[in-house]
Amino acid sequence: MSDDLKQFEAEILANIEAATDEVALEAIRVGVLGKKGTLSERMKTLGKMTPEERQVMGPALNGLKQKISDEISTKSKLLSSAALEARLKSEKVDVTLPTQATPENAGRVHPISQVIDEVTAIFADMGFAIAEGPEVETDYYNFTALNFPEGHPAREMHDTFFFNEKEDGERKLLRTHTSPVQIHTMENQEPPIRIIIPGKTYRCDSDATHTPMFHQLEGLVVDKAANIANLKWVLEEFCKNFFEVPHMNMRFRPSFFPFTEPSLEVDIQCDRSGNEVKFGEGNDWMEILGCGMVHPNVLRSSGLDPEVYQGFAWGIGIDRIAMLKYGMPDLRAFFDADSRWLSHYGFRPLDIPTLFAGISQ
Ligand code: 2NL
Repeated sequence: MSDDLKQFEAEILANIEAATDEVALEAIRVGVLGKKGTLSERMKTLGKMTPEERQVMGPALNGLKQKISDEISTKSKLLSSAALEARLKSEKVDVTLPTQATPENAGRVHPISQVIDEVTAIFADMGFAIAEGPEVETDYYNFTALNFPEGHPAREMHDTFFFNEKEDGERKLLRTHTSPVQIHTMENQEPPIRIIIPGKTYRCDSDATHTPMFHQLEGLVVDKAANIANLKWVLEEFCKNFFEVPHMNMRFRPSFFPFTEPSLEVDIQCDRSGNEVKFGEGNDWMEILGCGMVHPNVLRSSGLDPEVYQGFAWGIGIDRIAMLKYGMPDLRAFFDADSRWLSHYGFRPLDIPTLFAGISQ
């Protein structure tokens, strides 16, 4: 091969070697092998050569053409895999990084909903069912069936919200407690009955410790042999699980409700000496709920024979136990719809209370 051709070849191979990307390599290919490329131009001179010269230059140029296109294709493969490598590196995604805030992890469950879920989990574990009923009630279901005598002062004590009288003289009201739900249940269901009733209740009362709408949780058990000992066990079990303590000292004091006989008020022991109140032990007492054996008149008005069945019931303020458990000082903040308050005191929606995973995590 002539020195000229050797130099031509060396230059092209050096250019291929130096190409840093596929665009540059393609420019070299067109410049050498394209229609007007340097090698193609040389091939065109073959026709003007003597047969002897052509016999030497023909195979030399064809061999060079083959060599160059092999080199270009090898280099092309190298460059394209390097380009892919670089792209994979630059587009890498770390799937272990924390996710962006989505509605499920930015939103919060209101403490009242959380406490209702906790209480539900505790009583469901003891075999109780949830019962619900209307918030607009009749005088009969809110008072008469619950053994409030006609014209009795206890009716006034409830600060009832009444609707306007209808043409037939009936006057509906907003339930002042959840007890009407128990009356509906006893009318419609054969004992044994084991229900809890969480829900909204209404009384015309508004100050630092009362809101016109508040939440109550009542419970009712009716069976042939339901008794005070069963009631005490259920309430102790509930208080232990709710306040998440191993022991709960409780005190039962005589009281009065029209719908129970006997009626009792329950205090739990507590310790207020530190920064926060501890429940279950200590040297102080705190009133927590009211309870009693269902009054025979209440059983009778719901169609149950008090000679056959007896029951126990209790009522507890949900808003109050929520404030006690989670250290929220102001009742009115519950109903302010302040999103900063909710993001501080609220609960993660996917942390569902269960006895096995933890009532409040
Ligand atoms: C309290 C006291 C109580 C009941 C509610 C009840 C319901 C029926 C029959 C008998 Cl249908 N009793 N409920 C019983 C005792 C007390 O609530 O201080 N609540 C905040």
